[in-house]
Amino acid sequence: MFCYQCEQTAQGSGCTNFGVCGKSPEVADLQDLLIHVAKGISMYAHRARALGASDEEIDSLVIESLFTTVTNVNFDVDRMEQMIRKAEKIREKARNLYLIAAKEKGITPDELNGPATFELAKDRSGLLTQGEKVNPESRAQRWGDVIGGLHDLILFGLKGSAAYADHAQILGKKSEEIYGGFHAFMDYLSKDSFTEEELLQKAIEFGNFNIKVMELLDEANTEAYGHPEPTKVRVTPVKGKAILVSGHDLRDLDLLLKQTEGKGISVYTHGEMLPCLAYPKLKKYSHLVGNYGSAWQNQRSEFDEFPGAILMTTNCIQKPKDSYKDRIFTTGLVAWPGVRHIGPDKDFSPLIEAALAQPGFAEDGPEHYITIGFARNTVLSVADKVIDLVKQGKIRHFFLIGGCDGAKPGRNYYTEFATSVPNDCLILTLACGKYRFNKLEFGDIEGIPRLLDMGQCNDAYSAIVVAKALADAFETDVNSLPLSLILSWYEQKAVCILLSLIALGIKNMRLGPTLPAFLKPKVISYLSENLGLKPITTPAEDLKAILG
Ligand code: FSO
Ligand code: SF4
Repeated sequence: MFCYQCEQTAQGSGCTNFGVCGKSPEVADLQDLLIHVAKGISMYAHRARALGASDEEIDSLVIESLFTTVTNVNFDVDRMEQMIRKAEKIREKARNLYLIAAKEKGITPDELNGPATFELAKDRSGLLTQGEKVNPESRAQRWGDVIGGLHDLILFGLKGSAAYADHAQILGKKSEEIYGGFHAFMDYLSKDSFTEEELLQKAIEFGNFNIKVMELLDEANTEAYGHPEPTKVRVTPVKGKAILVSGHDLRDLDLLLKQTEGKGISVYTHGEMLPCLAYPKLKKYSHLVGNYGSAWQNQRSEFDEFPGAILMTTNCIQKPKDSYKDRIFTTGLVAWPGVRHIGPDKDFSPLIEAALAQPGFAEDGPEHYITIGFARNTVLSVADKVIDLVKQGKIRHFFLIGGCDGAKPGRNYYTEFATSVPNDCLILTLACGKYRFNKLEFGDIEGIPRLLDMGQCNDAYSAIVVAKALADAFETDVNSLPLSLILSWYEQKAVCILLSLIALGIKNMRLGPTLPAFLKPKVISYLSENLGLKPITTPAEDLKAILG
């Protein structure tokens, strides 16, 4: 195996024996092979689409194949093999779709090879050998590590973006342009040779494309559940039976809330599900009582102590401890060997039974609330006031301190940074990194809370909309606003967001806790020279550099 797609990669360069995340070499190799087959599907689907032919099963499968390989999603080798076999069948379907469309148009079809015609081994050991030959290391050997790394930058961005596209399609939001885009980028990555310039240009093109994907998901979430509104949410338990829901999938939470209504079970959010408590059509359920715990990397102790059942709707799952292995469930694309999985029928009865069999919380915890729900609609509704406060000099600067949390030391930077931001500055935040400071008191500036939680990682879209609106109001561009981005990254969703911010030309972003292993020094220099992208240093130094 060779995997370097996330921030916690071994020695900062690559996991080669076993994933730091818990991914086995078998799963890693099969994931690489699945991506290779998915490229083959897209080679046909991209050409078929140009001739007016498309197929939803083909489109969805490529999105799911990418998403399933995101860090901390699927650790189950059997499920990976099943997906590869399914992908092989879908590749045949895509091929036929293309050949028929070409025939109907009287066109000679392109002669495709590589991932399009690659024959899969019949047994697992053969698949594993094949997987190893299409991993990132083999690309670096073939093209050099700069080109290999740039290929992977786009591929990892696509994986993250696919997670967002999958959430949108689950809520019924499907877009020809988005499906077509995924196939076009995957077809591009299936080429035999690349140049650095062309790959950099593609990465920017992809960054712009990902904004559209996040916009589609924003539409899907807000049309289904309304616009998040400022909401005071409880972050301590209430007495009684309990279910904890983690991940990012709003529909899973909604379906579970319907199925648990009147059953005397309190439902809590964990990690990236926290923002769900601010959506009108989710918060209307009185048994959605609040948030329990913090970000994903603390789950092994938090789930251990949680006296109920747990549902993982997406990443990030970690190796379950024996103490809760029989009361944690996965659904959607998440999988851990031996953990019970709720299938597409979304019948949560086994999870509900497991919750009822647990003791639940014996007592109410001490009351503690935080306020969330500052997505684009809410922030823009007070834009005039914010603009006035800036003009009066009462708001000096905006900081977006957002992104992932993670287990490695060094992430305390973000807590220290947030708590060192002067009182006349506002902090926007999103994704799971906010747990480093979201339960602290930041006060307000003339009624505007100093800490504004915009939501999940995909709500980076909200931040982009707000930044553009502020720039318009001040008749300037985003880079001339008193706004600084302090980003933390962990997995591939953060990669697609970073590429979108780069595509928007946002300058002087600070990124940590370490820089991605797949961005080689030459690429880092390019980004630093052209956009001023820099690694974080210390909170004091960075704040001084920003505020002068
Ligand atoms: Fe990932 Fe980051 Fe959103 Fe976290 S981008 S790690 S689990 O912020 O949540 O998916
Ligand atoms: Fe290593 Fe991250 Fe890959 Fe897991 S996802 S194997 S931790 S680089």
